Amino acid sequence: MNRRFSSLVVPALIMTVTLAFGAYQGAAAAGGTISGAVMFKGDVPKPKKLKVTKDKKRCDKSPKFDESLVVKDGKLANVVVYIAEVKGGKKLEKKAVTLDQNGCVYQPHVLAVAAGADVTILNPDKVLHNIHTYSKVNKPMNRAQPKFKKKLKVKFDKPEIMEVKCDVHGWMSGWIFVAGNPYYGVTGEDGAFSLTDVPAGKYQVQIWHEKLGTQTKEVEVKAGETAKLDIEFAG
Ligand SMILES: [Cu+2]
Repeated sequence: MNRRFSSLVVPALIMTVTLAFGAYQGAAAAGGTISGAVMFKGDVPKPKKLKVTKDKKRCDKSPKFDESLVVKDGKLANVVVYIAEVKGGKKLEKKAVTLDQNGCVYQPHVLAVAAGADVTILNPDKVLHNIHTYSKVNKPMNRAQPKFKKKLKVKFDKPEIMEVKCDVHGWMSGWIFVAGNPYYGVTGEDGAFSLTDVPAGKYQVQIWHEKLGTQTKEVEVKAGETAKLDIEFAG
């Protein structure tokens, strides 16, 4: 094989192999934005007060409410908006994130993290917690965090949405979204999301809510433009 030939063949081979495994290719790219808001239509049930049955001194300092449906002025919080299938685009930043258990409740209720990034789980409660992820793609985590262990550091390597529960405190419930590319967001109280620098093209945008399920919307992105995407869930 002469040098000129091999310099052409090797990168092509690497690319073929990587794409075959579906790996996300991060590189700077000019793109557009997908943004909008997630709305909830219907009667909003009054959030249920969670019953603290254990470690009351530490866990029952303030009232806690079920967060499986958080609606404010018609806007739906805790919705993950993401693109599952995208081959390339901007770099996936492995930004470290924190999951706090302060007061025996997961904060945030829905945590989003890049695959392979550090997740620090805090236990300021001076009680025993046991973090249990109901994951199917990643290896399930089932780990005690005794009261003296104020921080636990973990990583999730594969894209997945998994439920998290505490085996000690039955009312503790949350979700972790592990992202395989940088095009994701979780709505806050304003229901808003924005996916930026999306390479031009057509995408199936996934809109996930723990109770209301998943919607898929096709969106076309044009470079330098914003594609508006407003979503409605009915209760
Ligand atoms: Cu706990």
